[in-house]
Amino acid sequence: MSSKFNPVAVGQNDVVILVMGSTGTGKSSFIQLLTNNTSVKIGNNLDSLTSEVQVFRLLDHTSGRNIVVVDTPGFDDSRSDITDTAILKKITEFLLNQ
Ligand SMILES: Nc1nc2c(ncn2[C@@H]2O[C@H](COP(=O)(O)OP(=O)(O)O)[C@@H](O)[C@H]2O)c(=O)[nH]1
Ligand SMILES: [Mg+2]
Repeated sequence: MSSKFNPVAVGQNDVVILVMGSTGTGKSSFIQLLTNNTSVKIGNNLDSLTSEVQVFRLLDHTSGRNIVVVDTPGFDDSRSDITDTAILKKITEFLLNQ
């Protein structure tokens, strides 16, 4: 089955943490700090930068389990053509694809 999200990104035993909230509240910054992954895109201000659902993984060395942190487009987006409903739809579609 093809998916616009990486189908191997989330395994059955993975712990999935969904990070949701308004644009500019530090969701991506939090994920970058947690995963130490510099490819996480951080915005400069209240303008939105994350427009797609993105997954970042980290390994919990204690349990040996993969943790999948999901960055999501923020609500109250600065781009007027992107509604909260559209954002919620993107997040829901991602979850249904897992
Ligand atoms: N003062 C302060 N600024 C933060 C904090 N976390 C993120 N920021 C800043 O807020 C802006 C938006 O951050 P970002 O992580 O892209 O937010 P996102 O839209 O929720 O993903 C950036 O300029 C960050 O540097 C924080 O804890 N304190
Ligand atoms: Mg973001």
